[in-house]
Amino acid sequence: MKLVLATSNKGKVREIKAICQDFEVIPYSDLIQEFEIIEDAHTFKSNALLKAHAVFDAIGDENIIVIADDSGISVDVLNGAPGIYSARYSGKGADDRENLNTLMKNIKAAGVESSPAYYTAAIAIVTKDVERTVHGWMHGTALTQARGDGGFGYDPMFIPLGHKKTLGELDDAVKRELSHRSKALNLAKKILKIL
Ligand code: ITT
Repeated sequence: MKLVLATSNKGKVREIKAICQDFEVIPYSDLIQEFEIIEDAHTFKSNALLKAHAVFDAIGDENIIVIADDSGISVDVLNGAPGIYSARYSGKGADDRENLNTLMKNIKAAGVESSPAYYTAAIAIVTKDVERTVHGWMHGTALTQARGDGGFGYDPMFIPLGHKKTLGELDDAVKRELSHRSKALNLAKKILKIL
């Protein structure tokens, strides 16, 4: 079964391919020119649906299955920020490194060196007849120092529960086992099998 990914994020593409090895996974940019999708909904779920529908409509092939991922990190000491705003925490067009530095700086400014935090992933599945969403979460600790260069995004400052190293330092296999994305995708796979 071919899955078209409605994402421009290479880190997500790499992880989704590794988790969905039973499927043929292709980023939508292999089929059409990438375009900007305005993510102006107020939940991970609605933003994931918005991206999946935008790509489904743009491709215009009724036989495809589109998967979108909307995700982010929520930090307790920052009252859940950046949450759905994780991709633009340092402003529109900010890159991963700028967002990471802003988050570490803001945790420090709150007067702590670390805080409980969690990642959320909403995965949307859109076909001609079906629209479904599933979620996954990964809890842990957000630090004010980045360690390691594995993963992507906020991973160098995040220690998953039960570990001592950051996702930047841990092997990819650890993240694949317990991430928000893998938990959501494992639910998504159950839906895909009965489509
Ligand atoms: P698409 O919308 O094209 O999928 P995006 O990067 O804009 O790509 P989101 O809007 O879902 O994706 O924003 C997610 C943000 O949260 C982004 O800054 C990521 O770096 C970060 N993020 C999400 N999952 C992550 C993970 O597993 N590890 C580290 N950072 C993550």
